Amino acid sequence: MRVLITGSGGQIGQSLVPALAQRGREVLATDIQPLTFDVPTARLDVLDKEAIQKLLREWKPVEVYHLAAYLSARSEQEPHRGWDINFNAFWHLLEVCREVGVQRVFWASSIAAFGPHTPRQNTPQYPVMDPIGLYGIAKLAGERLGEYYFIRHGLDVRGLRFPGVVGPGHLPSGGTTDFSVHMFYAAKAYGYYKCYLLPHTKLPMIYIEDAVRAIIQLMEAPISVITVRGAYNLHGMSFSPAELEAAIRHKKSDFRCEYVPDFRQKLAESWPESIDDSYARREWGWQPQYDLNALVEAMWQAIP
Ligand code: AKB
Repeated sequence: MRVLITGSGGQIGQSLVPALAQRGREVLATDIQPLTFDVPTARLDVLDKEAIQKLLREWKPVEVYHLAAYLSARSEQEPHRGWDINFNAFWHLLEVCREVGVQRVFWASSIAAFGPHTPRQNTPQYPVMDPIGLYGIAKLAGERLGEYYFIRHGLDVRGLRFPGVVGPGHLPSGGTTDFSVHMFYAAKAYGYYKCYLLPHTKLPMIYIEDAVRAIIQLMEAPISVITVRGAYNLHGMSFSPAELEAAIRHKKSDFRCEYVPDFRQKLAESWPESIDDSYARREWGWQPQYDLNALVEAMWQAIP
């Protein structure tokens, strides 16, 4: 089965491309940046509607995985470009997918689609959603758009609300949850990390292997079990920077963090602390495998 992935060079794409190839998919990995994968690659600017059309007509994918995004912090710094990439590009892509007969589309939503009036503990699938950041606003609009394309055009759009994704091999940038990866690299290299969030800011997180497994499981689920068309809640674990610091200190006893919050603190405080992902568990069998201890073990071993 032929598939096309946008934003393949990002944190999730780097792991999703080989995982899908291993499952026998014929993958075309695309990104605006040059890529090095053992599968065919192409340069694709997701804002270039004609380029999307040309590539999809040529490659004829059955499934498209849309990962290209500007994350929460970067979207605050470049709001217009953030909106274009996070919303308009998705809209263009859905239009082209419909035109060329793509069967299924995966796209990444985020916990950033929640807001200060959303219950922060065990956040349900259908709560009040009042995001305060431009990234979250675009993700919420994208969720509605995905459902609209399913209802109006019958396009099988499926999505996940990603918590912070933690994994080795790729330093995420432009996000609010990036500290969860950067802290490991800083601990190994310097034994010190300056964190831009306050120590007790608890956030939902997921290990990269779980994140990729969730995408594959969702996309392989029969259409009859899928009731959520916006994006499914997804949970792995929750931790604060201070809890991660303490866990890393078990590996490196003299590791220290300094906490100097910046504008990302406000965004993080408007997001949930933990997520109720019972729809995903019930409908397509979601079950995370990594808790904080397993994540720290995996990261510590993987980072040189
Ligand atoms: C970010 O921090 O912006 C992202 C996200 C939560 O979607 N990791």
